Amino acid sequence: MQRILAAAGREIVVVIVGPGAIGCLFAALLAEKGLAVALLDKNPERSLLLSREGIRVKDSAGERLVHVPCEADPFRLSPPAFLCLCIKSFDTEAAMRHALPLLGAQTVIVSLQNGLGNAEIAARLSAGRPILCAATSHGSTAECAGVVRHAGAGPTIIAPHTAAADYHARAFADMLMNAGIESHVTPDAATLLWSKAAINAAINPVTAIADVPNGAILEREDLRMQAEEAALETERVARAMGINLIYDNTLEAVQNVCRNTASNFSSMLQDIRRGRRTEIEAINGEVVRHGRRLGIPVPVNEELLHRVLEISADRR
Ligand code: KPL
Repeated sequence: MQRILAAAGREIVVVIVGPGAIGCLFAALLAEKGLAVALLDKNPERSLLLSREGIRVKDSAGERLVHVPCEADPFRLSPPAFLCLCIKSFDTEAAMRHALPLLGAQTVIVSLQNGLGNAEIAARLSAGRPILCAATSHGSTAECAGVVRHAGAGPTIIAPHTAAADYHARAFADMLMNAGIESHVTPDAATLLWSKAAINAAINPVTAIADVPNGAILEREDLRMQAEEAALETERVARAMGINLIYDNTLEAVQNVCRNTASNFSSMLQDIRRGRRTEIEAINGEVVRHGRRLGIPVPVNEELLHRVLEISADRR
């Protein structure tokens, strides 16, 4: 079967797995700067639609359309330099298995996902290939298939998950920077992932339960206190595991993300509204699991976990 190229005569540099809010946003930002990027989607109808209609990005400057090839069949894409996972944490195993035919000898896997445990799954299935973890503070809402509202920019931080992947982390960061996506490399993946988990454990369930955009946390005292306590509990659990978060001040970090993505609906709220499964288990669920294991009380994370599971079960 003939494999397609992202653009005439060029090998694909990045395949983004998962055309959700962040996957479409990153695919569009990279393609706009001329990078050979393609999307891999498990859904054949949606992938046809995206290839035909393109990705519509809405932001404060207006609206634009970016064409990115999208495939459901991994055999129709050539192995990329980077395979970037932008899927929900509970889909990591299935998406990795779907993408396996795409892995070339040199392909580097990047987990650009929320939650804890994704890189471990990717490592188990990728036969020793280099793995990177990445965390982004971009706020992006999928209005419908291929239509995203870019509600706020922020840095994307990359860390090597496997030994000797530092070089690849720098190469990935440089590629993003060339596309205008602010990126930095940090040496320790656990630090990065727990730092992002503290933000997500605070913002995502609180906004999902209250059904409000991220900025409401700064405006409502009750939400702010709940979000801050969830972040502090996460920080305590991480510290007990020997992991110091990257923030000088974790509460300020939560507030900054709320401010920078004030009009964004968190990914968890988007999932609840659409009656889809949320990532609560991979975020607050992991904080609770490790907290119990280490004897650190995490009552706010427990409460948020149970409440989101309840709401999500009702909606689904
Ligand atoms: O990661 C996010 C998410 O919604 O999952 C934040 C940064 C909170 C942006 O909404």
